[in-house]
Amino acid sequence: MESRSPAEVIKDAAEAAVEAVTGSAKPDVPGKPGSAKPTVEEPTTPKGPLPPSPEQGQPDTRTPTGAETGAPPTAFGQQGAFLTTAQGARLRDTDHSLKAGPRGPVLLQDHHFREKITHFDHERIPERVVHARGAGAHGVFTSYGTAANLTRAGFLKEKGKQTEVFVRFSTVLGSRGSADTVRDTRGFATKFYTDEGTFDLVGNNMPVFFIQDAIKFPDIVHAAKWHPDREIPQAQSAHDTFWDFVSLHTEAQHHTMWNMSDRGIARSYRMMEGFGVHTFRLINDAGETVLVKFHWKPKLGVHSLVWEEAQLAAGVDPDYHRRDLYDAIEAGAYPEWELGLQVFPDTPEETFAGIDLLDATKIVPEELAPVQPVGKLVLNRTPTNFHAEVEQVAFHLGNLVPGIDVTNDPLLQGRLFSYLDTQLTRLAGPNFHQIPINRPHAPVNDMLRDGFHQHAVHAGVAPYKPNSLDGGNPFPAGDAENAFVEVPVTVTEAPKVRANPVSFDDHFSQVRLFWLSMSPIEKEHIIRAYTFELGKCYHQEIRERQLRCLANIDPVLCEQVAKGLGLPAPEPTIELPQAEPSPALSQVGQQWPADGRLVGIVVDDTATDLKGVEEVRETIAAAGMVPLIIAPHGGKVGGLTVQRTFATARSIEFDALLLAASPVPAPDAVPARDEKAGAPRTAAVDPRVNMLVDECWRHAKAIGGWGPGAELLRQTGLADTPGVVVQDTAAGTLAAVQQLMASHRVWERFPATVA
Ligand code: HDE
Repeated sequence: MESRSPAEVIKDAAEAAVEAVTGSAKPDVPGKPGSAKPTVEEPTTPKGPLPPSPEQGQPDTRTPTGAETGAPPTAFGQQGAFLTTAQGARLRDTDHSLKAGPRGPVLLQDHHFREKITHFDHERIPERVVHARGAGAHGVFTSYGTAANLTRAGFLKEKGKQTEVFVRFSTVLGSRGSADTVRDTRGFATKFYTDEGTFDLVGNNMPVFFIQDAIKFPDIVHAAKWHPDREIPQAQSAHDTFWDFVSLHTEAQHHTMWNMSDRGIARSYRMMEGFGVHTFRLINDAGETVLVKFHWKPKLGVHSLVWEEAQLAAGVDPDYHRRDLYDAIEAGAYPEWELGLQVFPDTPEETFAGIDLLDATKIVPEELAPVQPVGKLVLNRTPTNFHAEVEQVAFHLGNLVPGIDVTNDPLLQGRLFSYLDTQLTRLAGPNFHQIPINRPHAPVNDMLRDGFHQHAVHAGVAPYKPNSLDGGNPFPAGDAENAFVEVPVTVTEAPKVRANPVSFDDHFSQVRLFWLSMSPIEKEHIIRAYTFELGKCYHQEIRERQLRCLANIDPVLCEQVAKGLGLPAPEPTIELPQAEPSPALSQVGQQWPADGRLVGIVVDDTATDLKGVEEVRETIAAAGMVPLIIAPHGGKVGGLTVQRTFATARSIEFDALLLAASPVPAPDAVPARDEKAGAPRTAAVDPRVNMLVDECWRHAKAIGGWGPGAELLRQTGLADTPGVVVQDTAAGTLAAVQQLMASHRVWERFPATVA
């Protein structure tokens, strides 16, 4: 019989349960809250809790010490049909506090009131000091077995082996409530619940870091976060303190260039690469070691927003990335990545092709060391409860399994301390590894005892070693039992110093390499980003200092940014470094699948080819994308359910736009009610539709129209421009638009000015 992963079993059970309650396991568009259709009247017949939605998953129902319980996935949630106290006593009333008469004072004896309010008062926990804003999902990692000769880690070694994972994506700078689409690095942290212990790969969507030594982390973070006096700006690097630091601490220049590139404004978590950043050491069954860098390669390719889109989204839909991730999973467009390794010989110098592998401000170009695929990650379940899972998940670089070890990268070494330490405050005590999302899927016998929130009930009298009272248990594992043993790397005799190796002094050659690897349109975006960010600084001295850094990277870049700032371009202070471009760093020029992309379809009540619309809707859904009908009003148009109205739709939501109509102004196209309707009219067309078309065009998105829709595009003069499809039939229009979407954007619309 085909074996099913625990994730699939849980999903099937949830689907069946929802179907039993609602009659349908699949909603028509992703994003509807709740697993059941609500009734207009308040329900009065007692029923047990509803099952989670079919796309949701939970942490496995393990005990705090890793044992399987066989309990249903809902065992961690609320039970029974009746309202109770936290102790399970049933309650009759939760709407009124206990008072001395209807007009009298509230009584201190109201234990229900005090329990309810006290618990509420403590609902929030401290947000992460960095990476506070995030979103997470459950999934499965399947090994290709191709790393068997490199590592003895079972989850990588055994071909076809499946391991449950939880991934949390994040921004770095903003607070928990900040917008998703700000210019920033993104976290990409993966917890592998392997049967040899939990392995955490705590990476970013950029392969380099601002600093080489962990002791500088508070400095970069204090500089990049808000100013301490006014606590602004939120989630932005476009301010004086950030540029003050990175222009003085020039090892930050490489990472800064990545942030200023389109990688800093990802289109979607699903369309980001992930990097372990540091070099790790793998050890195989024969005791041989190699040095490696971890890479996540997204199935959908690497894509970004355009800057105006990112800014609009921050206001119109601050949850843009979170929504995208959850809606895609709900729609069945499961995000996928391949895990890959760059492999280097473990030599005493710890360098490869002259690149210091312990310097986290350097990459090894893929052209020099190809990324070798070792397994596949599929995210297939959204969380059931954000706080319990996404907020309480705790990653730690020290969560290693036999076969994977660390190196002496000074950034990595400091992180080994920090991640454990931070959880003590954030998750209030030393037992955070017992929280359901953090529970290992391997037996735990650790002799750690007591402490706040102890969930385990440890037996025995001898939590110490050696002991005879508990029969000697627990016993040390030997090689045969797959113990984790640090690779016995030689530590050379050397004086104690606070110093870097000389190789860490090169701060510019790889920044130039990155710049030279960009396509012209990506270079334009980088110029714009530097000009925007430095233009937001108040102090000219800081702008001038950063221009000096740009002069050491590339004269064209420096000159163009200087022009935008109205400053002279300085001369370089070093000889421009030699750099061979790495084409793998550019995100332009290939074709990618469009899974989970959103296609808006504009219709109206009169002139619409409804049959054609119905057909394209089906084709879009069958291609794994999500069609959204945009109409003058809510409810239905013809037989079609409307998902967005002209008042609620905004261009940033759509990856492509189809026009099946040329709608006349709707009754609510009144500027006093909807300012968007105040845009200049270019025809007898609802101004909000014109604005939608304009924005999609500016953001280099594919646009198509047929019938009256084609007429609208002709009238606006856009029909003859690149990436705008005008055809007779709905099917023909969609086919041509789909083709354009494979390249992500229609960059030909905007010829670049730099080479
Ligand atoms: Fe982190 N980092 N970090 N970091 N980091 C944290 O841990 C830290 C660094 C990364 O979704 C904190 O639980 C130091 C590099 C991610 O929960 C904290 C240094 C990379 C996440 C911490 C670094 C990362 C964190 C804050 C300098 C990419 C979010 C809350 C050496 C390889 C994980 C927490 C999640 C979170 C410390 C640098 C990635 C304070 C001291 C380099 C993805 O422990």
